[in-house]
Amino acid sequence: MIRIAEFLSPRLSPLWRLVKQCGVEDIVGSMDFRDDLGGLGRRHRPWGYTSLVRVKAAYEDFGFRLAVVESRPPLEKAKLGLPGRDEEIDTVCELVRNMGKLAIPVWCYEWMPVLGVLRTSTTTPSRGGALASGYDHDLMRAAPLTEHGIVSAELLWQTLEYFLERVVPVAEESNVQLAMHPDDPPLSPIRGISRIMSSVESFDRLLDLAPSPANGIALCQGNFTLMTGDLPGVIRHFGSQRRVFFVHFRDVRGTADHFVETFHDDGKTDMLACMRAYRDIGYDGVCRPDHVPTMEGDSNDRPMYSSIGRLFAIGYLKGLREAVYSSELADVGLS
Ligand SMILES: [Mn+2]
Repeated sequence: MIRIAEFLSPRLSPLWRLVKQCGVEDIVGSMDFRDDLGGLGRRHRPWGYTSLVRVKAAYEDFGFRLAVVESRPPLEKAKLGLPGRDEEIDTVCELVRNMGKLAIPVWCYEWMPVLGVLRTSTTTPSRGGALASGYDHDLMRAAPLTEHGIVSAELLWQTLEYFLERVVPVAEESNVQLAMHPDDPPLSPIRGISRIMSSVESFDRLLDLAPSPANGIALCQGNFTLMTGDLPGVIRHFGSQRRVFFVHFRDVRGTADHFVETFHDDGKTDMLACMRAYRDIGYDGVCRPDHVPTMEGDSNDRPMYSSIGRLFAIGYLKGLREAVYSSELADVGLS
């Protein structure tokens, strides 16, 4: 059965207790990039074994289970094929090995150099005056190239293949699944930088690059629903190959070059049909609410990640799960 998770940074905050009170047990966490973690000596590295021990223990001490690491060591040189990329890839291998030793089963990464996740607004009026994020490509057409100039799709495919050749065998040995998150927004190029993980076909190509049970997908619904009119069909397509390792639960209205993010019950996607698809493929990994509008009473300091909106999303997700899995939930005493 699909498991409902939330993203919590490793720093204890009031949100931890709120999430616990919602009945969430699985956590999507991150490495701890603070410089000074008392009690770890002077050589703390976020991807090092002793640092990850502390992160895992922090979640477990609160009664959570760390199911996914969703943060990355520096990877710009690896993505762009620059000198120093082998050292960056060594760091990823170290992270993956340490996750294996600590039985943390999934690492979520992406292949967006230079720009990362892009929005042109984080103050778009949404339902009842909530603030949503949005992207309008018309506003980006006049944006200047970055200092990297033109970065071709061909280069990014080459560097991704080089990366997978080195990391996939380590992931297999370590029993860690590599979950590729799509480009957000799924558009290419932007400011001269190509973005290769931006279509359903590109994910087929990713899987073909390394036909391994460790090489798979972080199925971010908000992006995939901009790549296809049949998201449940895409879930079945990748799920039948056992390559869906992680799910981001999110929705939008619009198209890849002009969209707004919505409340989970207010977007273009049939979320109930998606939940049925996860049940049908036997998906037993985690799904976390992804971006949410900022609701009344929360600040917009962390657009897309405000607390109250996340609680609404968890409740909506739990309701969808119950609608689809009600007999199974009764069997395990969760209904
Ligand atoms: Mn996402």
